[in-house]
Amino acid sequence: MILNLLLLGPDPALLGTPPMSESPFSLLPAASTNAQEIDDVYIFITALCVISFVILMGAQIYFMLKYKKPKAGHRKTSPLTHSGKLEFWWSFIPAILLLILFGWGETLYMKMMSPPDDAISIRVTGQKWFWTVEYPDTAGAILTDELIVPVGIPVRLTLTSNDVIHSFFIPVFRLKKDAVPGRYTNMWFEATTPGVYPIFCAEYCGDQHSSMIGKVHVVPREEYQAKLDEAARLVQDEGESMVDFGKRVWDRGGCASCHSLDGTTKTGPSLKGKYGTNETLVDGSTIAIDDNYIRESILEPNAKVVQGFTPQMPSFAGRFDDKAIAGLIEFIKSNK
Ligand code: HEC
Ligand SMILES: [Cu+2]
Repeated sequence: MILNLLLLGPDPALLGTPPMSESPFSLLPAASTNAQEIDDVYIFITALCVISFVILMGAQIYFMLKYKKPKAGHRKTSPLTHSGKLEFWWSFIPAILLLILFGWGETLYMKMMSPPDDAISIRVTGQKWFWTVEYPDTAGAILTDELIVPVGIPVRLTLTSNDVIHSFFIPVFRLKKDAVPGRYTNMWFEATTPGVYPIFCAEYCGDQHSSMIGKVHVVPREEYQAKLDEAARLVQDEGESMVDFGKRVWDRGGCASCHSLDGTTKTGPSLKGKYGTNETLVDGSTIAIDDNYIRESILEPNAKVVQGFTPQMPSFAGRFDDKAIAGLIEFIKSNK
């Protein structure tokens, strides 16, 4: 168990992320066109280092043994000073290798930096401690911590942040870029392999930084639209109870990244057993937690701020309709 932990790290299932590779010695799966090429450069550099190391250290050990100080007599210094030919080659060959590395790296970097014109556009916004993913090309679908992308179509991400610097990191695409408040950064990829892969925040952004994780679903091209519609759909199903519907809205809105349902305080107050009680606000006044108060908290979170908390909740106005808000209220009510 302990050996396993040391070798493999914690069980990915425990982290809530899909597993990436089977063995600690294998490279991560590469699930985008650029990822494979990035791995090729990486392997080339590593191989070059290993080969140079062996040649240099081998020669050094060989000469150390060959020219070690003799036991007695014969200590005359060699008349040789240097070899112009040898010096030329040991400068020329590494210089060529470095130029190859530069040329290869530069072309790949330029490719990584310039998204194709026909790329699908997706906006990603980081906020302590979740990612909001918007699909402006697709009737404004909005997801939390979930990126859905098709195989074989380039996707361009525009990143930004609502608070501090985060970093959007998709290891299987070998992509990582800072999400900076007040600025837009871009990256793009073309996925090659269907599957579910983890997304991490790679910039320490506060005490719950490690829980800022998400998933990217790579789906076959023909299923993309349907999958996206399905994930973005926020309509109560026939026969689905208000509470179950509300739970779906709750998951979609990423409410759980700030509100627990077990009494622990996160960025926002726990919503366990809150309905029907009284809340103290920053100005010292109290208010009953009823349907109207919850509705206002969701649409205009800063109108009444709870004592002991800072106004960090984003407004969900325009994102959830009345039905969805009613579902949320029922769901919150049901958490006694
Ligand atoms: C970025 C963190 C964050 C997210 C996401 C978030 N909230 Fe909040 N929420 C807060 C904070 C902080 C407060 C307390 C300060 C305030 O009243 O604005 C709060 C207050 C509330 C309150 C009032 C609670 C009380 O005890 O008086 C309700 C109800 C609420 N949120 C519901 C929701 C729902 C429903 C969602 C998801 C749709 C959600 N919140 C998403 C941070 C968040
Ligand atoms: Cu972060």
